[in-house]
Amino acid sequence: MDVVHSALHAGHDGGVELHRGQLVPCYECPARVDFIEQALRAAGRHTWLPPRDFPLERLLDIHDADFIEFLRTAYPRWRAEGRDGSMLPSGFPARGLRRDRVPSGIHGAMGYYAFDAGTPIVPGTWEAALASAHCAMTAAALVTEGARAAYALCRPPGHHAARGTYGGYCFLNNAALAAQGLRDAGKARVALLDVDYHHGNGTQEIFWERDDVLFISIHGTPDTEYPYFLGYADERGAGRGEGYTLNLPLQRGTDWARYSAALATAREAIQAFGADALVVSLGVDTYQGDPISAFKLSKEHFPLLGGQLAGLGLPKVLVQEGGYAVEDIGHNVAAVLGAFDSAVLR
Ligand code: SP5
Ligand code: ZN
Repeated sequence: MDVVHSALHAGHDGGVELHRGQLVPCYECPARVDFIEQALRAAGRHTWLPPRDFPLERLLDIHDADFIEFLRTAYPRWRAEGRDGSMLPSGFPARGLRRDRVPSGIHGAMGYYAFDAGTPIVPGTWEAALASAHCAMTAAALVTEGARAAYALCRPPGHHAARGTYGGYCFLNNAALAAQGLRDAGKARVALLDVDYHHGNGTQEIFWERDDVLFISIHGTPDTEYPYFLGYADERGAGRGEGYTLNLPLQRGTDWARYSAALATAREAIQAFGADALVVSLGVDTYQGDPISAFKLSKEHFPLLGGQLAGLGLPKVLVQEGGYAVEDIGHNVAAVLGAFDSAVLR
């Protein structure tokens, strides 16, 4: 399988996040990619490709122009105030506060565009996020050109990033950009299945009113799990998009038996939709060893997950999302991809 990756991810480093009331080094760290790369190179079945370049306007199908401009210029604006280190917001326009204007100051603007204090911007963040998006868009292009499947080794991840907000370690919505790429190349109906432990709130928001992209997410219930404020089963889309969002929230402690039942439901929905192509938001933070998550999937379950995805028999773009048990992340990702390779022509 083709693997698209860029070294620019490494510039997004050195960040701290607010975790249980303390500033700690980000769980979402560059070493994640090193471990994935190591495991995939050891598997020896992959063709490694750099991302292609795309016009900046392509991002505007998925994101607001003012948001892109904020991300592109945020760190220089911070530097212009004589600051260094990582940028974290400290105030947000919650209920009762104004959201109809973007503060001209960088601190207020940051709170306007961010939705958590866990997603630092550092000097290399914009270039890393853009390269990550290009990896996903390249993988989508490869599939439209005839590849059965392609994997985008995206970092930073993307599924929490919405049209005009960032958070959850995500800046640009890589999977949404891949789905849009498939649509633009003529795939009429695209299913986007998000198997990251956390609800893909950004992807859901982006496709909320669309009936050409079916969004399905299997995740820890927002009642107790991040991102807390989206991802319940009663969220089903609106307007033309009504019925084209499917949330399958699960309790903490969910094991493979219950997880795979949700996966079967997702597979049925994808088939009923009549998808022409599939994008998978592939987080492996469903692993029992994950430090910020609470499902109970073990190493032997990732090949089964891969087999279930491969068995759908559609052209597929796999987009890396979360996974923070850094030492095991490579093994788990390689296990999912390995199942695709053994299902060569499906
Ligand atoms: C892409 C992705 O997986 N993003 C996840 C972002 C999660 N950020 C906040 C995590 C807060 C978790 N705190 C709960 C600690 C339980 N041990
Ligand atoms: Zn996650």
